[in-house]
Amino acid sequence: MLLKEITKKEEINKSIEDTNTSVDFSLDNSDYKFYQILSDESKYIGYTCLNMVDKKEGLAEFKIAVKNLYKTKGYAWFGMIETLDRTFKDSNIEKIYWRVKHDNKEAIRFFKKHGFIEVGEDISLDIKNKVDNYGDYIWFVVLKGDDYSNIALSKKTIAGCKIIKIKTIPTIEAGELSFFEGNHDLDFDIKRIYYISKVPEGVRRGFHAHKNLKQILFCPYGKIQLVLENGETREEITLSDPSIGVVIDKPTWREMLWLEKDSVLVVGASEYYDVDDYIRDYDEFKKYIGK
Ligand code: T46
Repeated sequence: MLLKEITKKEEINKSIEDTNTSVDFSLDNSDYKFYQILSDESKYIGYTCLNMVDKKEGLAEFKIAVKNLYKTKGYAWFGMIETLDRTFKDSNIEKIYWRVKHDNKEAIRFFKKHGFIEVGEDISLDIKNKVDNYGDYIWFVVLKGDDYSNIALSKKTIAGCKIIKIKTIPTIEAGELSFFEGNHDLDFDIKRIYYISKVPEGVRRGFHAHKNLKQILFCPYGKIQLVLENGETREEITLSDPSIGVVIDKPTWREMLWLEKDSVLVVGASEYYDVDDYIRDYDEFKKYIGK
């Protein structure tokens, strides 16, 4: 994938027309940066735009549009992160915000899925002063220095276990390929892989902890709720994205609830099966972790 800066007005207009979206900003009057998102084969995927609203205050507005054909393939995410990275690196912009109409469920889902949250009161004032019809939109913002490429994960540990983004390569119209390597992407090597399938909806499994075993769990298909408990908290996460994994590397009580029939849970484990590593009694688990 490639992000290519465009400066010729005709090319910009053509790009916008190509995505078949309505764009409500004036190209003539704004100091903007305009990029095309291109595939590896140089196919035009969509555009991103930085509208330099206020260089003095270091504030800019971000826009993105991707052709329908190329949605949900990772291009929008690539284009967005690359644009934000370049802007923070090459300009004095400190805050980048963007807006989504309240009824644009698809876009709202996209941004929330990637961990962006709506702007808080402090930032909304800055934006309110710059734009009309503030209330017609949901607003998002990132600040220079934010770990935005990992924002969904940066705040995410669950009951002391890491939530990781599994490397994932989208292929045009042919799905995605995700992978991780023992000792490289994980702090342990994988000696055993097992998977749990054909579980009816609503069924719970687990109800145990491990003493020494380290594992990565992910759900390549379907929807499974994982409930984890350490000495401090009991928290849950719904696994439904094949590129998200949870690493359990300390004694943690676990329960898994099948939210959808035919969901599959895959586990990469650091050790061979050892019945003596299991703690299947909850009180014993509490005692084991000193609670
Ligand atoms: C875990 C969660 C996420 C084996 O013989 N070899 C194996 O490698 C495994 C994992 C299990 N088994 C036997 C032991 C039991 O007789 O398979 C049977 C079912 O295992 P269990 O009731 O422990 O399954 P879950 O779903 O409750 O728990 C499993 C893993 O056992 C556990 O380590 O962390 O998944």
